[in-house]
Amino acid sequence: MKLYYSATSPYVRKVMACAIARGLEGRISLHNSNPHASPADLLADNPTSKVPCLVADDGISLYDSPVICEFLDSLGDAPPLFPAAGAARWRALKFQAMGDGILDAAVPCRGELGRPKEDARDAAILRYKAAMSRTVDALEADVPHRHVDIGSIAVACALGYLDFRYGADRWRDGHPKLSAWYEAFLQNPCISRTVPKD
Ligand SMILES: N[C@@H](CCC(=O)N[C@@H](CS)C(=O)NCC(=O)O)C(=O)O
Repeated sequence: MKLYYSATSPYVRKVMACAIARGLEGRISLHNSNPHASPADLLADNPTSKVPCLVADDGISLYDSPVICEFLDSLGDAPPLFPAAGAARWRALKFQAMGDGILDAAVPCRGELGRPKEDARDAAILRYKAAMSRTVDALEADVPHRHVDIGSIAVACALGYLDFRYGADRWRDGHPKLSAWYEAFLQNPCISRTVPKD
């Protein structure tokens, strides 16, 4: 399988954490790509020009990260990361949406912070930061479980991105339960081995 990736993408990290958790890392060849430059090979496999994009062994190209992670869960016979049914499934998918939701605000917010100051930019930044902050508050009120599944992986990757791009400790203020959960969850190899570095 071929994975279009960029080294610091938190969505790519999520995919790699799933691959490590399921023992599939050795089956993935990494293909470095800059999605913002819209390279022809990435566009041929992903018209939205985003990473991650996975090309499976049968040639099908898959995006975005929730789809790729669920595809990886269909390979091999390691314990599943996507609970099959019932409350456990909906809870895991909800935590995935919360982690991805933090990233869907935090990633473009960085882009806005790099633009010249003007009213529309400042309004967008406020809106992104409010979404990040509300979601971290909601996670403090209902902390993910300790075991590794798609929900806990997604939340850990999102909090790791906040540490990486917004300064360690900021989200931890006023969120002691979530901080304790994160410190414990960091011990899992799929998370400790994928910590982003510049
Ligand atoms: N919802 C997508 C988001 C992927 C995404 O936004 N990736 C960023 C890199 S962190 C990207 O490729 N951005 C390029 C662009 O927006 O043009 C997923 O879960 O995979």
